[in-house]
Amino acid sequence: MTTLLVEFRGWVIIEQMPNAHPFQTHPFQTDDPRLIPIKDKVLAGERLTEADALVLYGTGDILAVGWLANWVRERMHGDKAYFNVNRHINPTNVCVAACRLCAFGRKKDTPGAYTMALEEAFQTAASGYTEAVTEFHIVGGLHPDLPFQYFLDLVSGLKERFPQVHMKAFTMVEVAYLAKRSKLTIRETLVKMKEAGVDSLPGGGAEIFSDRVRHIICDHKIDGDQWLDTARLAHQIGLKSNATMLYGHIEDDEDRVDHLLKLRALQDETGGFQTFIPLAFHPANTPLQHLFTTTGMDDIKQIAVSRLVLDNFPHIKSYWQMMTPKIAQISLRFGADDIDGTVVEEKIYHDAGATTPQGLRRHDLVRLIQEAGREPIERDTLYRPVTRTETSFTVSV
Ligand code: V47
Repeated sequence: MTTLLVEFRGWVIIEQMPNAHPFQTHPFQTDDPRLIPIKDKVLAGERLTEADALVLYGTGDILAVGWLANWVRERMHGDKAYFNVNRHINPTNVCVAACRLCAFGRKKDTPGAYTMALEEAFQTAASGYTEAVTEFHIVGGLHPDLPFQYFLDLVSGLKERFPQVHMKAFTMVEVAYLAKRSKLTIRETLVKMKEAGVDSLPGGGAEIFSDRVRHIICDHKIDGDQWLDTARLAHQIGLKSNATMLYGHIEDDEDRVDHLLKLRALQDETGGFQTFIPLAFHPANTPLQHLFTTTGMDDIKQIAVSRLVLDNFPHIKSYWQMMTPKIAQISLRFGADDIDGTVVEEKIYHDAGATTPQGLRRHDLVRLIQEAGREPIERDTLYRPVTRTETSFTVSV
C-alpha cells in the first residue's frame, strides 16, 4: 500500500482497509414469515427483488430487517464506521427553480437572497474549525445570471489555495442547468468542471425519480432520467458520485423501491456511485410545511432497506445533520457504515427547520461511533483512510 504524506498546519489523515467478516452474535428471529425467504436470499448473497423490497418496507419487524441489514454491513465493512473532516460551502441560494420541497432557494433580489463573491467564498472555505479539512462539499441554487466561468473559477481558485482538499462539487441538477445555460453538452460541462478541479460529485437533487411525485415536489428540476443520464456521464469521464433519495413527503413505498432499483441498475452499468444517502424530508418553511416530519422508525427502516436493496453500493450514509446525531449513531447497527463529517456550516436543512448543530467536531463524531461499539475510521472523500498528526496528514493512495 502506498501512502501520500501531506504536511499541514493542524490535523491529519491515514489508512487501513476494512476486513470483511460477520460479527453478528445473536441469531435471526422474526414473527413475520415473509421475511424468512428474504433472509435466505440475503445470507446466500442473492439479489433482492422489487417484491422483496416492498415486504421490507411493509413489515413491522424492524429488528429483523435491521438484523439483516447489519449482517450485510458487517460482511462488507466489519466493525468500521466512516466519517470525514469536511466543510460545506453554498456559494449562492439564488435559484430559478421554486421547488416545493425546498426552504433554501430564493428568487434573485428578494429578502435573504445571497451570492458570494469569489473572494468571499475563499474566505468562507478557510473559516471554521482548526482541523484541516479534506473535503469541500459545494452546492447551491440555480442562479439565472452567474456565468459558468464563476463556478470554474470558484473550484480552480479553491484548488489553488487548498491543493490537498477534495472538491466534491455540484449536483447533477446544477451540472445540467449550467450545461443548458452555457450551451454545452453535459459531457463538455463535466469535462470543464473536472479540468477546473472538481474531483467528484455529491448525490443531491435526485429527490424521488417518480414523475408523479417529482411534478409536485420539484417540478422545475431535471427529471429522474436526466439525473441518471448526468450521473452516467460523470461516471464515464471518471468522476465518482454519490446518490440521494428524499423520502418522507408524498411518495409511497413503490416510489421508494422504484428509486432504489433505478440507482442499482445504473450502478451495475457504471460502478461510479460510492455512497447512498437517504435524506429525510424537513417540511418547515417549505410549501409542504403541513406534512409531518419523518419518525425514528421510518428513518431507521430506510437505512436498513437501502443497505439490503443496494447490494452494489459500497457505502450507506446516515447523514447526522439530516437524521440527527442520535439516529445516525443507531443507524450504524442497522445498515449504515458512514455518518458524514464535520460540515461546519449547514444551510439547506436549517432553513427547513433542522435543530441539529451547524457542525460537529471531529472528536464528537469519533465518540458517536465509539459509543455505538464501532471502530471510527476517518476517511477522505474516496474512502482512503486518513491518519492525522498535529502537523501533517497522510492519505493512503
Ligand atoms: O438535493 C432540500 C435535499 C439535498 C430539503 O453527497 C432537503 O455526500 C430535506 O444532497 N428537507 C442536498 N432535504 C443535500 C445533499 C447531501 C447532503 C450530505 C451529503 C451529501 C453527499 C449530499 O438536500 C438536496 C435535496 O434533496 N433537500 N431541501 C428539505 N426541506
